[in-house]
Amino acid sequence: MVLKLYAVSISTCTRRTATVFHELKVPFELIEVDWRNRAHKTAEFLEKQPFGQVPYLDDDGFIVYESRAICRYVAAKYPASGLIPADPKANALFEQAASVELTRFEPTGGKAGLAYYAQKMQGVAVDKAVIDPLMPVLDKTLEGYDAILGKSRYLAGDTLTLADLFHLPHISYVGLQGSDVMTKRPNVARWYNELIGRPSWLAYVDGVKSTLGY
Ligand SMILES: N[C@@H](CCC(=O)N[C@@H](CS)C(=O)NCC(=O)O)C(=O)O
Repeated sequence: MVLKLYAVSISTCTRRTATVFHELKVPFELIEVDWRNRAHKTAEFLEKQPFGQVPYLDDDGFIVYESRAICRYVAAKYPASGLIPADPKANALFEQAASVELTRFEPTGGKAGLAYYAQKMQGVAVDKAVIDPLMPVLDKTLEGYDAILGKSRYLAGDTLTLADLFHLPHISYVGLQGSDVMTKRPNVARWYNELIGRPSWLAYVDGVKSTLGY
């Protein structure tokens, strides 16, 4: 049975999951949630996703939400992909990088990227009082990224993992206000340009759509 992703095609978390499915060449059906009519706040939806947010995945009746958890679940079904390394040391380095993304990048670059994207897509005003203090913190964080990426091609070594892919979507929107934070350091710029050029990312530039064949 094909995976069913209950989601909003233009949502950034939805793109995170779809990009990983695309990397894995996993077919999926997108079931568009009518969020303008608040379908994600109904009792029926909350039964599946108790926080009233998209996306959630239905794999033949097995429900999982949280975009990163969805990606981990599907990647775990395809261990040969290497997106979650199995070797204990490689796995530890993957978990290290995944933790860096969640605890260092997401609260700064993720928050800023999402705000700029919401402005671009939906005309939602960016609260500069919230966003402006984030950029220097992100800049400092990316100093660390540049050091890591000076020693290896990707964040957890020389092989692409979910930890890199998790940065898409939000990383691609950080520069929307003209910031050069992603491109001013050579190693970060190389990594960033490779990520935003991946076919799995470019496939859904206009929104995620059901993908039954690759
Ligand atoms: N940590 C969650 C975040 C989910 C999330 O923020 N979803 C957004 C779209 S990207 C949403 O549903 N927003 C509508 C709302 O919160 O009402 C995940 O990664 O899945």
